[in-house]
Amino acid sequence: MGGRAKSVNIHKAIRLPLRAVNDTIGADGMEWPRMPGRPIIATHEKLSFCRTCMGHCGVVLTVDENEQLVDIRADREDPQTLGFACFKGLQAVEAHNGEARLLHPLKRQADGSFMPIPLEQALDEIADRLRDILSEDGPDAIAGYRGGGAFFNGSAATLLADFLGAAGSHKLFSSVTIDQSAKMVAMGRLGMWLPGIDPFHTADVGMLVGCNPLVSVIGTDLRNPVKRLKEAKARGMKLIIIDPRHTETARFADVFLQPLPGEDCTILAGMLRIILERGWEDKNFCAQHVADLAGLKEAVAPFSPEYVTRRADVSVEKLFEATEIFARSGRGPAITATGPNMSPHSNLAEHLVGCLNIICGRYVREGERICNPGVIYPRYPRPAQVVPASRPWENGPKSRIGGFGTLGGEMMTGIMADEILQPGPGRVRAMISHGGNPASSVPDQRKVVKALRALDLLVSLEPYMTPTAKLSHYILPPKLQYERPDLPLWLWEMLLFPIPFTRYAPAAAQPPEGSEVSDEVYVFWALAKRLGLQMTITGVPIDMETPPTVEDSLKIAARNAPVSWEELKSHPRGAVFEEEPQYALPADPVTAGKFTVAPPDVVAEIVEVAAESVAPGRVPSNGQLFTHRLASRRHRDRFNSTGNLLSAVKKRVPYNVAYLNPDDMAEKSVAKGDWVELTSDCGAVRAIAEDDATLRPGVVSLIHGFGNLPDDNDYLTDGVSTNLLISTDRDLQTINAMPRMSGIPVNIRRASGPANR
Ligand SMILES: Nc1nc2c(c(=O)[nH]1)N[C@H]1C(S)=C(S)[C@@H](COP(=O)(O)OP(=O)(O)OC[C@H]3O[C@@H](n4cnc5c(=O)[nH]c(N)nc54)[C@H](O)[C@@H]3O)O[C@H]1N2
Ligand SMILES: Nc1nc2c(c(=O)[nH]1)N[C@H]1C(S)=C(S)[C@@H](COP(=O)(O)OP(=O)(O)OC[C@H]3O[C@@H](n4cnc5c(=O)[nH]c(N)nc54)[C@H](O)[C@@H]3O)O[C@H]1N2
Ligand code: SF4
Ligand SMILES: [Mo]
Repeated sequence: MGGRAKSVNIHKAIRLPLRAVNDTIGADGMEWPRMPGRPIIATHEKLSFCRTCMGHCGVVLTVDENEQLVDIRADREDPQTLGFACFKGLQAVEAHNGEARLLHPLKRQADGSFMPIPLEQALDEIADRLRDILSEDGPDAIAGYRGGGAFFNGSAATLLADFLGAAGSHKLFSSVTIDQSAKMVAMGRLGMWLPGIDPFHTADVGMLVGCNPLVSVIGTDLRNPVKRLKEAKARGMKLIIIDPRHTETARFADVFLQPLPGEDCTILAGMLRIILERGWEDKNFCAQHVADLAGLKEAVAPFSPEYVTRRADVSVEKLFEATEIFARSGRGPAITATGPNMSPHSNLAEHLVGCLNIICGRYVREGERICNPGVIYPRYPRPAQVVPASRPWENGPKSRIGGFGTLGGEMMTGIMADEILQPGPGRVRAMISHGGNPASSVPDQRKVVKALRALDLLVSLEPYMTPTAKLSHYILPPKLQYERPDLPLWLWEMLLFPIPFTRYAPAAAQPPEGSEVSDEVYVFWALAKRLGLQMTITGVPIDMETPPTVEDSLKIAARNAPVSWEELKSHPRGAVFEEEPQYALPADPVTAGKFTVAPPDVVAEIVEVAAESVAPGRVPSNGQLFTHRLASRRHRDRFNSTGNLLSAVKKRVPYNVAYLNPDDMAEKSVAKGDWVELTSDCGAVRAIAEDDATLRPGVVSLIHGFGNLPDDNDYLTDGVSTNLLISTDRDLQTINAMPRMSGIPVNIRRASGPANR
């Protein structure tokens, strides 16, 4: 491979008026609108992209004469994100230079306070403790937790896995298994279609189940989701939304189903039944590629429209309408996000969505173009065939807790606390938290905090004093996004970007003067070196004499790119590398497999769901009955717990309110601003109520990522963690130990005061 990207080379652009260089043609042949923009002033203004979330919005940064970041604005000429940027991303100046940022490595003292410690000394001490633990208890006593702050860093996304791999430990945990790992489970049981699912940006119809891209930016087209959704609607795309809330995205829906949370399996099974009964499935596709369609038809038979209506509380007419529009409007995918992935039976819900896409043939066919074959991630041939279900969790290491296997080389975060707390060989004694905040983000907060406190060593690579940082023995603050060169989230680029786009951003600013913040690749290399380990980065051995730079790590990530590193770096606004388009190849009859839509464990779970005695207003859990269900949801102006300590964020969203439907509030005699107490089968939290007519009755919605350590929590300044309401002693999904993080049965009552202890 080789050659140049199709986009116009604009590597001298920062010195030119923008209008002269904005000629990019997108992969879909569309010419992006030219927008008026100010010329960029070469020395002080720099182009970059925001990595606060996966939107990767193009931004223009201003730095002062000391190379300190002083301003940020949306790049109105960005050919991908078309001038979009949000409140969260625009807080970068405070994030980099504000008071909340930690500027030196810190060591926790006996009294719980922190003292600065030089980086090399901290690394010596950490390595000494790791060495002792390794020699006493072996590599599996050392664990790692990788969070968003690591994943959103192109040079560092794999380092924790690389380091633990070098040490021989299997104990890698991450936010993935408390997010949407049900997608991996579903693929492992259904099989995988190599050319991928129908893309959203050319779809005739799209169905979004528990996914709100106009807030979360993921799911549809993350490059300016509002504009892209409007474009899709303008070209006639039909949109179906299934969500307990009339979301920002639902405003664009042709059909909107507003069920109780936790009932996606019921609805999806009902839709499958209607399609199979009426013969609306893609019969050719099924005949060629599905092994056990009859088994699925039989399994979903109990889910009559009347049954679905009763349980999920949606109307029969709407259920039919949504099903007919999805099945009979042409091509296009059903997409899910955290809604179904966090609710009860999440693995089954993902499986059933997969079944909808399969029986309706919503996959890229032979001869069709692969819209994003990958740029950084290695390309591979994509024949139009199924790789049969491989159930990877059945092979490989198993946890001593519950016998859970691994997914994508990771252990299950739902059992991470027990891996630390339960005595016996293999107990985790040391943990490195890389860009994560497990004390806040992992369900069963009290148990998780107890576990983190029980560690002999907790090290956080973390820029702020988060709840997790407070529990750490050492905090090693890193350089932040605009201080390092970077690439977009390449690990998932083919899923996230609808076109083969990537973009190198050079470091634009210097860390605050006098600080000692590190390159994460240096930290892992330096620890490996002290422990006498040979570090590799994504399998590539690195020189253990000379420390690698961030740029070295990026180059390793990009080693399979279709263009040279220099070429890749030469496009200040990135480029679409589509010179060698990829098409779905003909299937190989020898290796082609079939989808398995009705394997025995899935059928058994469908039977289990059908036997449940759940009804609106009567939700059983752990031997008790509850009236409401708590639904997860994200806030437009916050990103999980990231940035919680920034003053602008705190001012705008100081705490997480309990959103309730006005009718529910009236029934409970609760007014806006009153305190309410939410009680689940394992805990209680108090929050201030707010009326939300977009939310259906029977549901309360509370945003996660808030709250301090449980015994040190002040609601009015911290909010409160929804993870206090979630148990990891029960209700874990099979295979991925996914806790029940949405559709949580709760009771609600008006409360007198703020106690959140
Ligand atoms: N109850 C409940 N729990 C949930 C969820 C839910 O909806 N409900 N959602 C789940 C989901 S989907 C996810 S993804 C997880 C998120 O879980 P985590 O990733 O553990 O949580 P974050 O709050 O995103 O933590 C990211 C951390 O990275 C730090 N950081 C920011 N920039 C950098 C950087 O450049 N380098 C480094 N090293 N660190 C940086 C931030 O300060 C922050 O502390 O939470 C999960 N937990
Ligand atoms: N602004 C912002 N953007 C973010 C984040 C953030 O914190 N803030 N977090 C990022 C992360 S880590 C992730 S994983 C993504 C998540 O991306 P999304 O999953 O799109 O995030 P949400 O906006 O929470 O949308 C989930 C929707 O599911 C609905 N829901 C809840 N329970 C159920 C259910 O049982 N069934 C159905 N059908 N729907 C249900 C909720 O009402 C909500 O509208 O967002 C990412 N983007
Ligand atoms: S949507 Fe906001 S946070 Fe996400 S990349 Fe764009 S500016 Fe950054
Ligand atoms: Mo997530």
